[in-house]
Amino acid sequence: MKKVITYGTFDLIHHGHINILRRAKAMGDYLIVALSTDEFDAGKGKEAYYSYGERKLILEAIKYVDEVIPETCWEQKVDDVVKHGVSVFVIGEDWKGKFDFLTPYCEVIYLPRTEGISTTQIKNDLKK
Ligand code: C2G
Repeated sequence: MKKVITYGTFDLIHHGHINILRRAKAMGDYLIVALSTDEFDAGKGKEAYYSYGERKLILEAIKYVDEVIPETCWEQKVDDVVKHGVSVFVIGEDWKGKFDFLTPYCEVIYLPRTEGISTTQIKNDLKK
């Protein structure tokens, strides 16, 4: 079984998230999403609208997602890849180059983001 992993906050799920989840899953047979905890988000300077539990529940309902694990720190990726036997790491190209340290352990793929949508934009648009 070819396992794929991706990381993120996935707050206010939108089609940009669905696009990358669909494309990540298509690279293997099993997709793990390492979901940023509320505490880790705070470290990223983010405050998600939905709590970790709510974001996890929503992700688990998406047909491309096979497993959701917590992302609690920046340093867990190598352990995650090794422990879960992951073959492919996928993330948006806004992170291009940032995770090349994983190449000894798995394939590293940066995918184009979906233009015109972001959680921040949704929040700002709703304030108008
Ligand atoms: N994304 C996308 N297109 C968008 C918005 C997001 O492809 N319009 C992708 C991002 O590139 C990322 C994933 O969706 O791969 C999740 O995005 P975020 O929830 O914003 O995650 P981020 O804050 O980038 O967290 O350790 C890595 C971090 O946890 C990544």
